Amino acid sequence: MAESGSMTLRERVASEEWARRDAVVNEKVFVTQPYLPPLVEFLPYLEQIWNSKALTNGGPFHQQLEEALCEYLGVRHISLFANGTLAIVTALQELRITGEVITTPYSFVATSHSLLWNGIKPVFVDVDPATLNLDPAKIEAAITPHTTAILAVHCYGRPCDVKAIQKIADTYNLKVIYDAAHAFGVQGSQGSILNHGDLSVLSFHATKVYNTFEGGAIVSPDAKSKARIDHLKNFGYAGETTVIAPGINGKMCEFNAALGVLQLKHIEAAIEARRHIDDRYRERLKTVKGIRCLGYAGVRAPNYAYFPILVEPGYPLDRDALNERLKAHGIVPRRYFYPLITEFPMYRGLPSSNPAGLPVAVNASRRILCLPIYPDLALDTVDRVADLIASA
Ligand code: T4K
Repeated sequence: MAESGSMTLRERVASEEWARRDAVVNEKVFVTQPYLPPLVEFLPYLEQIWNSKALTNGGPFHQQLEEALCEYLGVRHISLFANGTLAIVTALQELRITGEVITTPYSFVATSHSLLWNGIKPVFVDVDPATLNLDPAKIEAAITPHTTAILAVHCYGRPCDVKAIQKIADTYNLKVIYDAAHAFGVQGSQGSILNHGDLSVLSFHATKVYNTFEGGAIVSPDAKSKARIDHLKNFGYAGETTVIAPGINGKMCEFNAALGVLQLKHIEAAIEARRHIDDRYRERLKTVKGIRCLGYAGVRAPNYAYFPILVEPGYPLDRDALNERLKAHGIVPRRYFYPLITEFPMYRGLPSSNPAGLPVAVNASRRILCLPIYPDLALDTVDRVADLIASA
């Protein structure tokens, strides 16, 4: 291995690692910061890629990560993707969804953009006030003869009411796709939340609980679906000279897959660190009038991906004023999800985007603030954020 002065590359990387961590202490506090393993641990993986020259198209790390994720997540089949958005677009293709799809306005735009990229019309339905997930009680009224599927989101990693959604889907013969971008590793009352619906989609973006820089995956229940998804993400190739569908290039490369294998070794510790932060916020904010912390009803194992609070009328400031107050003190929370998807120009004109039909989502998007939470966040900083909120 190359050397610089008297230090080996590995030693230099290790000392840079500490310098990086020191620098972070003096910076602004953002809503999240990606978890990164010590760089020195990643070097052998890079050496392996450099030696083998297997860079992409289903190399050894790709294979290894799919197997490791199936085991860790408790799912049967997984197909890795370059990012979560391509995975949702492909999941819709795999299930041959057309016409209208019922979905939530309270999510990141990637959810409904994936419908538009498939020429599908989104039909927005309001959310449940307790979970901010699609409200099953409002779905049936939105079903038309053109409805083919429900695209629901486990928002902030809180599980949707999967039983009620499946009942409706069975009654009306609809497919169900879960956008589980926030729900890595979440266990509901009956095990992994990823084992519901026809397909579930994960994101491994830098801002997520488990990251591969960029990345994503589709969880499928059977080998046949996985095989078709694997063809779709590789231009539709099903052999050297056979193309079975107009597929796309959605593949995860070996760099991301190798990082994923290493990240998985640290994931339990990362989630545990998040749990301490979540506990601390809850403890410190429970007596602050007008601040509601979203709970974890029915979640056996949360992943603490976000720490959303709702700024209610009893609080002396409105949400935007609290956001500004925190920013003035170097804390940068985020208003996920404001504006609602239905407020963006490409959706505004749809009948289901009328705010009169979405009172719960509109209200939540005006009150929500996601506070900083990530494994390296010091509890002292959590106390500082809580003090700033309590003393407004
Ligand atoms: N479905 C749902 C429900 C989703 O939430 C998302 C993505 C998707 C689907 C699509 O999955 P992907 O195709 O992305 O895999 C972020 C993310 O870009 C996006 O992945 C995520 N949801 C969404 C909720 O949040 P921004 O625009 O808020 O990210 P950004 O760049 O402002 O980052 C937030 C903070 O994180 C920064 O202030 C600092 C920190 N950060 C971020 C990055 C990217 C870092 O410290 N390092 C980094 O590299 O969208």
